[in-house]
Amino acid sequence: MFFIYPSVRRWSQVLFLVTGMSSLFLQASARTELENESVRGGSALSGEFLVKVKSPSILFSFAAERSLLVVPQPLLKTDAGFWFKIVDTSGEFDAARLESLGFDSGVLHAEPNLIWRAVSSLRGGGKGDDSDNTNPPPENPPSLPRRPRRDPQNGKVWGLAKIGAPAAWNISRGDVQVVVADIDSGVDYNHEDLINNIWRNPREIPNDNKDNDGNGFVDDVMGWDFYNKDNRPWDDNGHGTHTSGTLGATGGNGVGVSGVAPRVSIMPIKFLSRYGSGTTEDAIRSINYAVDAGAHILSNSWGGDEFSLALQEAIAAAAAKNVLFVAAAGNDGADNDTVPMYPAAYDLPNVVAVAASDSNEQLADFSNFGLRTVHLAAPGDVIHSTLPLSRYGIMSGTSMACPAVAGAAALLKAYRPGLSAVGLKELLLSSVDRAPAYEGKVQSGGRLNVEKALLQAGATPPN
Ligand SMILES: [Ca+2]
Ligand SMILES: [Ca+2]
Ligand SMILES: [Ca+2]
Repeated sequence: MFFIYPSVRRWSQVLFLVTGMSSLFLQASARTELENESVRGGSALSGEFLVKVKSPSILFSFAAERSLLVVPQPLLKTDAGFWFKIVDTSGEFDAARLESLGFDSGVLHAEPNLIWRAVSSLRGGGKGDDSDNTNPPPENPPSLPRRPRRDPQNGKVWGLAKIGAPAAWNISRGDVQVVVADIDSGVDYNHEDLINNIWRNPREIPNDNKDNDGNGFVDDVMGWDFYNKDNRPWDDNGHGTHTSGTLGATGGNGVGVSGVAPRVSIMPIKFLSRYGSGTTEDAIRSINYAVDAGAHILSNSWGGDEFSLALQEAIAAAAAKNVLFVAAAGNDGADNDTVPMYPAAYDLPNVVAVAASDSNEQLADFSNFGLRTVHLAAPGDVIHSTLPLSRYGIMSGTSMACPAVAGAAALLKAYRPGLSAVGLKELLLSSVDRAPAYEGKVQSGGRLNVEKALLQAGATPPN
């Protein structure tokens, strides 16, 4: 077998050069496709495929003999093989043909590089805003008041009282040791009400142009922007800043609102464009980054209606690392049991799928549901939260419900650090407020109650 290695190395070097030369062109065309407001979740980038192979060398040889480019860094490594992205500039291949070549190509499975979308709100967001596209450097957080001071806009956030958050905060106000990655359109990390809860990479020295922690990302002091491929995951859409505020706007600082978790570390991960769309490839790289960087919980307010095996395997890999994956159920008013929206509908032990409720204790009319595939409801209609440039405003969607559950999970994890991802999910589901609107619609039959979840966590030894 040893004689294979020199040729593999040679091929991979050639491919690396080819990929390098073509990457500008490829990036430009992919961006054109993603910066189209009408693009639908479930469509795919033309000519881009994710393939699962047992042996990279067979794929590299196969690709080199055709006009196929392989991105040399694997997307994912699992027990069963490697995932790579390949690009076909000739237009000769589709996923079915790649897969049908089987042994010749070394491809066990092939799928298009799908497009996913922010589960966009009905008001604001999802449109992009040029005035926000300033991508500023991170600032230093101001010091917090020594005694907690009232968050003046909490009265506008109807969901907090509904889910028992103020009572929950008498039990736990959270902890910056608990890390929640907000995988979205980025975050205004300098927002007056978020800056104190933004995760900082303790092993990375800023601005020295070196990858100090050796994770493959240079100067990633506060997450990563997988869309623009840089270390400033700035939010040029608005969606990610809004979800971050619901999850963990700084509580008790006398400013703005409070997240469900008043104290938490929010890891900003951007993979959605300013129009709210991103690819499977970047979603997987986002998940891998967050898991490797030590996130305990991932908040995912995005989806699409096509199945991706690669994404499923990435989330399963997060489960193996004991990471909870909270996902928005989707805004089509549809039954996810029959018309699944992913990633919410993946049947994995660490996935919590969240429907949206309104202030009248009804399922919001836009919310997806599913007795088998959607787990609980949380406030998601007319939600007041943070927006870029230290502003505040209202959005609606299961996108807004998802981070409320992620924030509740963060409070539980802060209170009982020994809780596993599955343990967190069990507590969230068993402590809901049941109501007729949710019976038969979501698995738990109820809506998030974070106070009851904490009380139960106190009564049960951590597993
Ligand atoms: Ca790094
Ligand atoms: Ca550095
Ligand atoms: Ca605040």
